[in-house]
Amino acid sequence: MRVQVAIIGAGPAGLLLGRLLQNRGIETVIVERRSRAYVLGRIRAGVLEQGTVDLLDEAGVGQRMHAEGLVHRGVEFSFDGDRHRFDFEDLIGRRVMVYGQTEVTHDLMAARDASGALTIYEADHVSVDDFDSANPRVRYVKDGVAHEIACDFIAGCDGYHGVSRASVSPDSLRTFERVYPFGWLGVLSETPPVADELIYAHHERGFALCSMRSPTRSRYYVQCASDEDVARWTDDRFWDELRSRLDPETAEQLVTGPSLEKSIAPLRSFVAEPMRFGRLFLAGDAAHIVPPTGAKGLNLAASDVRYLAEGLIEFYGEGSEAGVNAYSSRALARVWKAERFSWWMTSILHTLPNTDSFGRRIQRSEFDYLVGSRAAAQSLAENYTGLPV
Ligand code: RFL
Ligand code: PHB
Repeated sequence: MRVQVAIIGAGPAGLLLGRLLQNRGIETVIVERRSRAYVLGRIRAGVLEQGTVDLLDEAGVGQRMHAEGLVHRGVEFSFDGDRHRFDFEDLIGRRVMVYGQTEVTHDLMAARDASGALTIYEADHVSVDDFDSANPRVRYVKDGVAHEIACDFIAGCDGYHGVSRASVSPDSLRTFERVYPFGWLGVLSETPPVADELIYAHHERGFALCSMRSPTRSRYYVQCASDEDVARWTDDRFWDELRSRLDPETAEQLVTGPSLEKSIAPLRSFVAEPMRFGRLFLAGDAAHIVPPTGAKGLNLAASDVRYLAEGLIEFYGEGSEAGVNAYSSRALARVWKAERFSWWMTSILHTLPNTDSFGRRIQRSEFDYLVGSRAAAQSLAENYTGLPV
């Protein structure tokens, strides 16, 4: 098989890139290791920046998002029970959209199916080869049969554990990493959200987050040890722990119910530089990871894809390599700002195992500063709702 762009991974990055390129007549094939059902079953992000919403609209897949997504004009922080609302609309005139990653993925898959573009699910032994040459190849095994795809470019959209970054020679790659000594235990439940907007709570027992997927479906998280065993968390234990970290009024209003999903995510900051190696590009989690506290992972995947699609469209439309050559530096400039914001949100909101009393006072003073300074609150608002692309 021969195609213009071979995309590895059918997560949001791969599917969105495929959509933007197909819309401009550029042929793509997506090779995904997992089944479609497995990809759709992963419960992940929930908050979309305005720029991500705009990009999904441009890709022609925004219809259901506008009908079913929830527009939020602010978030709340709760610090040892003291609550403060940050009104993004008032602070900087911007909002975010609460619409689950599962739904974004579903909409992109449906659009791809309708366009007739090929996605190969359950591909084994995927390899990316010869990307230092003008004739890169993707190889994989499907149902025991070996296949090869010849292409002009490979887009590595295969997440943190994917094969693309792992195929780059270690001396052409520089990585930056911080692993946090805690994780998030998340629960999805068919219960009405405890509040109309998200609540990020700092408490001496640990961080907690009240989020949602719809007016009847909630998503909650509590900070836990990174080696915590999810099997030790009954639903009752989770709800008790969550309540203990919220202010009394919110705790009182919490509606609990059976968990539909319960899982633990480790927290990590990671960046690989550069994001291009000859005719191989990395995009999304394949190139960088942020801790989920800033709600930036999916949004960064979308902004990478915007830059990459622009570069490839320019290459095929005008024969210019300027856009693909600029891809890595354009993307990384935005990535590092989101890394900083995600690290900062994580640092002020979590209980840090080895922090002394000085460190705890600094966390408190960060909160007090945000509450008391419109400039500080505006900085939070512009980062949370998304820096310009
Ligand atoms: P994905 O979604 O990991 O997709 C990669 C795809 O590649 C496939 N793959 C392979 N395919 C072929 N061959 C191989 N060798 C392969 N290896 C892997 C995988 O099966 C998969 O289908 O990466 P992508 O597309 O870059 O998207 C990134 C986002 O998924 C991620 O950044 C976000 O989910 C992060 N995130 C959040 N981001 C936000 O913007 N807002 C949020 O509110 C938010 N909350 C979260 C989050 C991530 C979380 N977890 C579980 C890490 C909350 C949590 C709890
Ligand atoms: C979510 O709803 O899953 C969610 C929301 C905000 C975050 C992280 C996760 O910062």
